Amino acid sequence: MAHDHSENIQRLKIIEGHIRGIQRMLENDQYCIDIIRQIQAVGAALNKVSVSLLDGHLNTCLLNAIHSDDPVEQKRVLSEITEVFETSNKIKPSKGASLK
Ligand SMILES: [Cu+2]
Repeated sequence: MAHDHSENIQRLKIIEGHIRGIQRMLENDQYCIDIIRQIQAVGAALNKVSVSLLDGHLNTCLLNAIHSDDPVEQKRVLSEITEVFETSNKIKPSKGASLK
């Protein structure tokens, strides 16, 4: 189950700095659309971390489960992946969200 998370930790540190930048933009009352663009960039960067984590997971945890002789564990790992995709589809912004 060992993963090398160093690249993702580095990515998150960059995202952290980016979020502080967004905070400063708000404090300085900068143009809203510019702030939204920065927030979208952070969202995209976080998605990259998710994709990278999934890739690592598929290549280690999933492969280990598939090669194991434990059908319960195989099913569990597979259904977990389906579940995480279902959840990520549910957290899209709602159409009725008000824009202020
Ligand atoms: Cu994993």
